[in-house]
Amino acid sequence: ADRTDPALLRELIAAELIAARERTAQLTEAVDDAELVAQHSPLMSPLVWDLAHIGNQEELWLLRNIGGRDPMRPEIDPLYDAFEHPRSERPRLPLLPPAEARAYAHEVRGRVLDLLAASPLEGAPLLDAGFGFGMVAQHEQQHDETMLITHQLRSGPAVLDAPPPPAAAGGPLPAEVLVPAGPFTMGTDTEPWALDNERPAHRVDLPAYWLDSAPVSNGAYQRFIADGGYDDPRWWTPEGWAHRMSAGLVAPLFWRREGAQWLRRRFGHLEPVPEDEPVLHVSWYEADAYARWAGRRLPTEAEWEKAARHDPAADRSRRFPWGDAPPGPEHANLGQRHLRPAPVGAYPEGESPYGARQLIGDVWEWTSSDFTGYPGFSAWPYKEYSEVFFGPEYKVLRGGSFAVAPVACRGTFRNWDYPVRRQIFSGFRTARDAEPRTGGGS
Ligand code: AVJ
Ligand code: FE
Repeated sequence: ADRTDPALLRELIAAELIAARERTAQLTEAVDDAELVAQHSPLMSPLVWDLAHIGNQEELWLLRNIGGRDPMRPEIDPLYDAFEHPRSERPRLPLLPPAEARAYAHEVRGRVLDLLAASPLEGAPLLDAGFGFGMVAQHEQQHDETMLITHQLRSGPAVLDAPPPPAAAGGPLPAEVLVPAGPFTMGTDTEPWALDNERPAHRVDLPAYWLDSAPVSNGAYQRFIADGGYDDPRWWTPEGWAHRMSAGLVAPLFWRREGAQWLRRRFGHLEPVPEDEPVLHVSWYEADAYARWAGRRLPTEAEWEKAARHDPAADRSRRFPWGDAPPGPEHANLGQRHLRPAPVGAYPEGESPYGARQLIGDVWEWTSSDFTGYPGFSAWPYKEYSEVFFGPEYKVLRGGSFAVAPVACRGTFRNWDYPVRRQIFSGFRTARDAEPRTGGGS
């Protein structure tokens, strides 16, 4: 779409807002009111909180900050401020009941579409290229992923359904691909709806490395389990081992052993663990331990991004592994179109110039990197989006999962979480140095 034409940009924004709301509606209409207000896990908000929080953030950023309107219901603001109340306590707040939450979000949206029709899309940082509207569409889609995590955690019969993803295609992949030494441009100054932590663009020079051509599969992960990986402290960091012991980890979340077989619960269905699918619902500690068991390591965030974006022929960083075109269904498993990752080796059209697949979509990929600001980072438009989380306690995940919408996914997008977390749609791939880092005997 031509984003320089204001009429077309308005249409694109409206379409993104409407797409996000359709997904929100599906996730919040699939269960009854009792389940909307229930606490399915102390790690998650009740679904009805996400619903009104989506509307409240939209009101704040678009109607109040851009439109200059007065608050519609100032008394509810503290209820939906993510920093006021931890998720585990939100079920006990005097939240808007489901019908009121829906009506509030709907009312905000109607006023936002009116504002959009009358708004210039330049002349102020929140307006330029429609950034504020794009940020709000991404925010709603991020909560749609959060709500899908809540659905995965809820017990009871299945209420969501989607067709299966495409099969592996184009012949067997090599196990790993070589990324030669050299600089590339990490982050962006030009991506119009990139969030603050993706900026600014900067050059990063990397030694040569090998990267798995696809995410680690359930089959490979089962060999780690069968080889006693969860019982051998050699593979774990001290913090990881302490956590593995205290939390009693023996397999990815939602896995259960029945005889010789591993089963997994997925959105209300119990099924055998599919060997050819990327492993899902592992913590950073488990991913890191697997990599050490395999004689490898997690990639750094920069290594992930170079493999996903750098076009060595043009020495230029692309928006996506396949180029600059927005993700289509042929490129990547995104947008909750399928409610599971595609088998390892799917999406040949999404391959990067170095030959790596499924970098975008399927599973979030843990990296070895702590979440920090790039050189020259400046928080915008609010420091609670990412700056307050910078530091060694959060690890970066890259690439997006099947639950992430295209509008909230690109080669520069950064996610982060605690290394113990695994209710998220997290997997990983591994890497190794192409040459020894320090000189040794040969
Ligand atoms: C980027 C996924 C870590 O869910 O905490 C939603 C996104 N920020 N509302 C989160 C977010 C504010 C954020 N993550
Ligand atoms: Fe939020």
